[in-house]
Amino acid sequence: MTEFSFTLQARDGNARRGTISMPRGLIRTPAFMPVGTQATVKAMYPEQVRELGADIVLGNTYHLMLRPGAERVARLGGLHSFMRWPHPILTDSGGFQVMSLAQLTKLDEDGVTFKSHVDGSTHRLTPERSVEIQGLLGADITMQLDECLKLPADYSEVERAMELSLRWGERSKAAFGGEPGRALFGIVQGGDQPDLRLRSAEGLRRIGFHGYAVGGLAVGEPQAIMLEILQETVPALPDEAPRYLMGVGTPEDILLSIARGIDMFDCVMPTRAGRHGQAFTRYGRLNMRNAKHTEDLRPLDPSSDCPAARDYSRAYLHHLFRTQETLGAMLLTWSNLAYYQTLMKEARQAISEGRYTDYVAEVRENWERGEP
Ligand code: PRF
Repeated sequence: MTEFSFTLQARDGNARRGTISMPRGLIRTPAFMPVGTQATVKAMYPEQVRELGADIVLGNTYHLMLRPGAERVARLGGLHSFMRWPHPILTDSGGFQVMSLAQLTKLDEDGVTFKSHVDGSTHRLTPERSVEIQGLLGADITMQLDECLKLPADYSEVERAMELSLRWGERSKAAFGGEPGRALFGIVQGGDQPDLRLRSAEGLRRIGFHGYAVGGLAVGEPQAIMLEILQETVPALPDEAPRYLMGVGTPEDILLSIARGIDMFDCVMPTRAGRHGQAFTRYGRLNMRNAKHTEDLRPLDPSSDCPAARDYSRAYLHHLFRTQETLGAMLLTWSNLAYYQTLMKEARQAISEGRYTDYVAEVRENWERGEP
């Protein structure tokens, strides 16, 4: 059986192109992971997600433990066969979703107790239970339980959450065991404090993980702060392991983070914004609800390989959103995910050819200049 491995094929400045190899398949990095919270990438067939070039999707411990339940998913044969996605799946650990979605949360040294946003029932997550749930789901990449604070936050509070996350990282590693081919990622916390970020990165390195995530960013701070923290944090992570920036972001956030050495991303932006009528294109963003599209027969992007972007008129997409038709959400999700995956493919190519900086400049120029 193939073990987890990560090999680098090219570097361009701090940007890296690589491949994660796992029993369920290869993950080409830099990689964007579409979000499949409830065992579905909303409004997409799994075959369609795959066809766009996604090598891995993200699932959520928090949602799946509540519905349909981790033990039930295991009885049903695991998440891959349940959702008909035979390729790698990374699952988030639940802490972040508890803090943003659950109603009443009580955090202590051992874990977090919360009331479900679905039916108000009480549940508990500890580092050990989170690892166990992710194992029951069948995750290829398991994330440690962590505590993610919103920014701004007091130094002492950021320090406390970072140290708690480190202790939870240690317990997650002990609980994970050593199943071959499955991976466990640690999560750097430390808010907007460079010294705390470094302590977090060093602590995680000492514990030892297959990969290292940067959490606690894109949580209310300006983009410049996020980039500064990445600049300080990434060099403290092992060069030979993949680095994952959690919950990021806009196409621009992603391109600028790749330049700072990040290899993996996930974000609801292309899917959620798509369901709300926002289209990401080579020439910037369009809101399909806007009246200016009413009689516009042009497609979103005639040069796209994606039928949703290439073959349907803006007038039709506008109509679908005005009438709240399901197909509108389906088409824009498809087109947006195609755009994100194309961006990653072009970024990988540009890194291999040593022209990543020029590539980013070119892409930004197109966004700013708008359509020809
Ligand atoms: N921790 C976990 N999941 C996350 C985050 C985090 O800090 C973020 C922050 N951007 C998104 N998802 N476990």
